[in-house]
Amino acid sequence: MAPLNVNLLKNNLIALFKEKCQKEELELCGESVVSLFNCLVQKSLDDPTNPSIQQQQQVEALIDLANERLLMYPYKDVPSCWRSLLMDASLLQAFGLLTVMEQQEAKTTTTNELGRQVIKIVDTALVVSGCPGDKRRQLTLELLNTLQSWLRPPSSGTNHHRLLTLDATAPLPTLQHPIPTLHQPPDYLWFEAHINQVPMATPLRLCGLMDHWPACSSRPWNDLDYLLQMTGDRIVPIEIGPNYTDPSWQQKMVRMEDFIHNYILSPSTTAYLAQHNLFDHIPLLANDISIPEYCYVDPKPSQWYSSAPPDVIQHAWFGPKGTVSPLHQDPYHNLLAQVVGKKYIRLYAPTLSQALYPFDGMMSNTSQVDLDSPDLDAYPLFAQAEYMECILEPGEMLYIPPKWWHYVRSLDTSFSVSFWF
Ligand SMILES: O=C(O)CCC(=O)C(=O)O
Repeated sequence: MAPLNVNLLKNNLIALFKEKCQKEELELCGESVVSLFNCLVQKSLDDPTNPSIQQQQQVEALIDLANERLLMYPYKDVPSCWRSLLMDASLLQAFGLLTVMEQQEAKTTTTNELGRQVIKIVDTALVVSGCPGDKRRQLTLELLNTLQSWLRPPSSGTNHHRLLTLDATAPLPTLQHPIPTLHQPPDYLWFEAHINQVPMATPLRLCGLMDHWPACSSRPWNDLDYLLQMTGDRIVPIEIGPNYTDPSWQQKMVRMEDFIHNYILSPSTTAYLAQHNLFDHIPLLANDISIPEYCYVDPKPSQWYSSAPPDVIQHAWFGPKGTVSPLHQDPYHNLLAQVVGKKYIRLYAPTLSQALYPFDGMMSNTSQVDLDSPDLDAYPLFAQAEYMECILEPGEMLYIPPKWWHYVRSLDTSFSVSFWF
């Protein structure tokens, strides 16, 4: 195993802190914040080996301030300077811990713990801030990746890898209204014409589109040891509770290994790593999948679709058996790819919205009807609403047209990726 070159990691951070454009990005945080940050950077550079308690508290105060500011705005409106401050102050805190690591002679439990702490601080800031600025982002990802591969080098030998357990014996739901299936990938232009149909496109289950993905073959995501090697110490956002309409629902940041052990291998409550762009966050995982070429067709505006996002939006959905995404609709075309385990999915056309009783206000894209036990006294029209359904198996994709209502329940430990376009 190659030793960790802490000095190189630190030098990269120093170069970042000295960059003119990084400094300019903080300017809108105000003069006192900028001068405190600069002063702390200078002190860390002058005497990296011995940061005072006061210095450490001041770095933490900057992190707290940035976090407070982030909470004051809806995420899309947060001024970029506070996101940059959160990231830079966290990197400065990481710099202090790397210095302590550098003083240790060998890889020990202490250095391992310090490495995990650095990942925790930097990863949390990365997820919360989105890490604005190309240089900062590249350096942050390199730092995290280097530490993760140092903590968990690839295992040598031909050990049998542990697989995520799937519930092969559980009875599957019987389907009344199956979604049409194409057993061979359709022609690109055929698919383009299909999704641009007027008045609306219809759902399709597609087979044979993911056989070449390493996630389904050579670097399989049902291999627990592979997942842990790539992501075990990384911090991921998870949702805890039966589903996001439940009052007990909450979000938390946890180490991936803790998520896997506490919520997938021996779950006590339902938790879901849901709708997270894991591929921007841990780009090495993006090498295990590929964006389907159908995402690059030319989707036409329609009653149900206004325009494509600037880039294909990719989300990971990883959780135990029993996760539920309640009936909801999204504004984009969607290819939902099933990598591990099975999911039951039910779809309703957008013309049926009235019978699905959407919530008012912020959750108007979500139905109030609980599909697992519909209250037909409260929602009588629901009983007549026609639907289509499928069981999506590993290696299959479901095309969900824009604004089609969809309900998703995992029948196994499950890992899926959605592509919105
Ligand atoms: O897989 C799930 O739980 C939900 C997927 C979904 O809602 C989507 O891809 O838009």
